[in-house]
Amino acid sequence: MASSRTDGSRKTKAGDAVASRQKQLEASSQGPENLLTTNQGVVLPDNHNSLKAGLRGPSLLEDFILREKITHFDHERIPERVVHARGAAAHGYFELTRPLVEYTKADFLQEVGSRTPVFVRFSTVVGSRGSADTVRDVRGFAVKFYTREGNYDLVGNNIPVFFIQDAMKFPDLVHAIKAEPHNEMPQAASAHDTFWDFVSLMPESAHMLMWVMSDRALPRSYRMMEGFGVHTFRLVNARGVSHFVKFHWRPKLGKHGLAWDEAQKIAGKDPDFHRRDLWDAIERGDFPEWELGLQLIDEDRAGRLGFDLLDPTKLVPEEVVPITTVGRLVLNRNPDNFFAETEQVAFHPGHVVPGIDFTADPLLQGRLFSYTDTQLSRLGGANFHELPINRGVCPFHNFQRDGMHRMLINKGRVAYEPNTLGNGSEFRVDGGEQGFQSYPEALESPKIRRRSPSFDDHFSQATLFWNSQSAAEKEHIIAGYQFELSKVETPAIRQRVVDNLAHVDMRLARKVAEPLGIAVPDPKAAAGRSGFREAPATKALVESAPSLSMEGNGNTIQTRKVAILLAPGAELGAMKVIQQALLDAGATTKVVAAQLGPVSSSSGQQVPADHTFQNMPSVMFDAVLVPGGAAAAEALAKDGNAVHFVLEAYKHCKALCLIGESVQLLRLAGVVADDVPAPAGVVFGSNEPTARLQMAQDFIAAIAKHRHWTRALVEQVPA
Ligand code: HDD
Repeated sequence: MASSRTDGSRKTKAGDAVASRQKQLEASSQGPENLLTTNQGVVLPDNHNSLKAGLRGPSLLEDFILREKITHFDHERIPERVVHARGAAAHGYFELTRPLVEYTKADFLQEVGSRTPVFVRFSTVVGSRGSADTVRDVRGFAVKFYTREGNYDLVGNNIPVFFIQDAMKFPDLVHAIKAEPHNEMPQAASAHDTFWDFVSLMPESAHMLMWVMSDRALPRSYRMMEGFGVHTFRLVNARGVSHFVKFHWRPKLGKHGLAWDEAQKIAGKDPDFHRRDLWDAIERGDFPEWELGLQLIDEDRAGRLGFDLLDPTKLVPEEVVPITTVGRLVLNRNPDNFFAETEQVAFHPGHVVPGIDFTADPLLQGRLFSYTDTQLSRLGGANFHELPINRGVCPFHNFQRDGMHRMLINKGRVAYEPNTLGNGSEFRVDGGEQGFQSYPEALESPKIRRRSPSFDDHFSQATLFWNSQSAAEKEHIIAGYQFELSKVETPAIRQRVVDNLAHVDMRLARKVAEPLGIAVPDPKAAAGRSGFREAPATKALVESAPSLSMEGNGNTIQTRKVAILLAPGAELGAMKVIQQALLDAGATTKVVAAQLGPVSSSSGQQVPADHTFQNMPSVMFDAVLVPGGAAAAEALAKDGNAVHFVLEAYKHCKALCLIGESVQLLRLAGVVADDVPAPAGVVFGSNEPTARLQMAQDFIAAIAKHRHWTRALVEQVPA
């Protein structure tokens, strides 16, 4: 429990902040016990039978043991988050690698090497708590820093812009994108009429829609996605000088996405795909890591960006304002209890510390109200800051009192200030140096309920994003729109979407419209609609920003999962060399076979299978390795599940290494032939010892590329 001391201990250097935070949590933890008691501590005589009037008689109301157990059970659930209900979280630390004294007085951003404990929750936005992880959606990226000056929450997303510009529209946006209210369908999906009805009438959503239709909305892993603070915030130094700041989390493993067909299949095969991936990586000791990067912008530069920094539908390309790396985030401990930690953690963009401040972004301003308010119903009262996961590591003291589930026992008769009966006269409420000082931004304007004209250009940055994508990424965006709109039943809504798209890029709009059987998009139709405020497009400072693309990102195969398909008679020689090279490079391998138990190799060696083709299908892996051996290749070619495994990996553009005779698995689908060069990302080779090392190197290089989106004949392979 946080103490009520005001002894200034927040100033003393914590020896190891991370360890002491863990100790603090342990004080509220409980391991398994052998003895069962009631909540009052009375030892249970029996945990199987209720108290009855006779062996075969009715249960007695008197049975306080049964009543207590059932009552507690009846109240186990709390409301899920109104958005971001589905999530997974982990503990870790933030380490400063560059001092920020020049920019901010925030204590945790002063000293290189200082470590601040953190709790980070990733989430999808739309689905319910039990929905699948791999749906097309934005991902939340919320970081709670337990600093010595109080908790600081950076509550961001994996997409740097937002759908709307003003918090006034947030309930409408969420009502439109969530399952439709009459039948609660579809779950965790934006591909339905109400969402597209709404966004097609809100042209300010154009930029974010481009991101959501791209592979950014289908991350391969939480560990392989970026995070963004989205809004422009302020950093304020000890002299009171302010800089605007944009926050970026950049994953050490690179940023990577899934194929849409794959993401949909994973949603059925393993709805916990991202949660499991995060959990397993931490359990294995592969601690996920991100760099914290800042874009620091002074007032003068802010006025010359060509758009309004207060508009959350805009980003600052790093090609215009470079990103300075200032620290690293490492997640190294899984929660002990999902409910107590991941579910009860309460983030709030309004949890700031001295040296970090807000801007007048109207979306952020609304958020500053919403987050505490929502916890009041979700966590059942005003004392949620006392829950172990939400407690700060520094002392806190004030005269807020009572309320549901109050834990702290405040001593004394004084709960007001000023006072003379307690220690009221000691309090510094004189506006001195101490404490959080709001940046004294000058504000003198008439009250007005209108949008600033500086927010009117909705399309330039959507076009910038489009121009910055590779050819393959553009195809994925087109396919994303096509899929979503094919699920929209009202033709007029589809038409409105493509008319709006004509303002982003005419080719994109035409390509989306074509297979939907709708009219060639008409930009003028969009412009004539109410709610469509056409503004002269601002001149983008860059025509294209390569940093917005995910192509060619990352060059490591660390933590990638490679399936080794085994059948009786497999020749293990080359396979073993390649497997070792993969392990040395940090990948993990699993043997997958028709059934569990040992598989006999060509030399009679017994290799245990970890999984079967059905319980761990290809969508659970990043790459596939198939050993040679005529008998094994023959057996695999006759097994529909094995053939499907290889072809599906091919279709999802994953790296494949087929040794010796196993090449016939791809021949069956007609995607390789003698006179055709090997498709991109597919490595063939013989069992000969001389070929092995080269094969291993080629395979590693192919996996590092993540996906070979331009691979030939993919559409020929059945899904
Ligand atoms: Fe929000 C949760 C991120 C706009 C109101 N939001 C929530 C979470 C994240 C974000 C990551 C989950 C935190 C967790 O893991 O517990 N939200 C954003 C971002 C936004 C944004 C990056 C735009 C830039 N949000 C936004 C607006 C409002 C809200 C405009 C309301 C005016 N958000 C909420 C909320 C939630 C929430 C209703 C639901 C559960 C919670 O807060 O604790 O208050």
